[in-house]
Amino acid sequence: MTNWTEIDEIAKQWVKEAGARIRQSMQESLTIETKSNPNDLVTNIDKETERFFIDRIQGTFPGHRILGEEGQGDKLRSLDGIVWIIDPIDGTMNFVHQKRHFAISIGIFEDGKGKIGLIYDVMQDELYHAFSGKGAYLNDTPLAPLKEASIEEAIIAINATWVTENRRIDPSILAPLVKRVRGTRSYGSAALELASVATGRIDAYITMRLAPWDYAAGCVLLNEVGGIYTTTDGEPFTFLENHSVLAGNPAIHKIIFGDYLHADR
Ligand code: 2AM
Ligand code: CA
Repeated sequence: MTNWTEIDEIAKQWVKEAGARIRQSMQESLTIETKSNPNDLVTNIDKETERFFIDRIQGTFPGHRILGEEGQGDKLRSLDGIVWIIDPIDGTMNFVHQKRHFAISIGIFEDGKGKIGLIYDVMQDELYHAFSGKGAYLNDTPLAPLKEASIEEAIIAINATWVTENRRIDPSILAPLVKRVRGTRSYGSAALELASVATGRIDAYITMRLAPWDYAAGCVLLNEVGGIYTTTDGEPFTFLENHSVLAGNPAIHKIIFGDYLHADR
């Protein structure tokens, strides 16, 4: 039988250790390359951190499979068995330019269902952690279930580029939403934005394209506090493919989907 408590303890330990290595590496010069476009960055630290996890997972849990952003893990076509979905650095642009506001994001799934979610804000030394059915925590403090919220008092996370140009949703749909809410934010790390929804610091997060490693851990956190996540078309996530994302407090998710995104179709 799978010893989930052991996996949980070891995963937390590795995440902290990897974070300490990243903090140490900040003194050294970075090798920065671009991927799909000139703003899609990857550094030697992204790759080394992914390698760190792969070596440890393969050494300790040889039956587990790994889906990692930098592609050094397995080529997966299903989520059968136990799968670690890993983003070694979520928010690489923040890592490179700001040296803060980036996270290690790890979702551990069993047969497609999220069991453990870990999002480690490396520079703040803040670990968001969820274990399916046992709640979500920020370090040792339990996160409260999300409460009823009003859209006029909501803060939503959305990147300005999606409001000005958007192939999926007409900008004229998003502009009135941005006007109606109390405020908008953009943190530049999907994992930290999803963690912020889970803590209630923001009420919703909208983005047009995320990969499984960007959203997997955040979804495990949201499950534990009653947060809702779908694509902007209202569809469930596959955890294997890229999706648009609308994640939020249930009341706010309902209004944004019903009054704005759904109305667009
Ligand atoms: P990354 O830093 O791991 O690449 C930025 O708004 C957020 O979107 C970050 O979490 C970033 O993750 C993610 N992101 C950036 N470019 C992306 C892309 N082309 N596909 C999917 N997610 C992306
Ligand atoms: Ca990344």
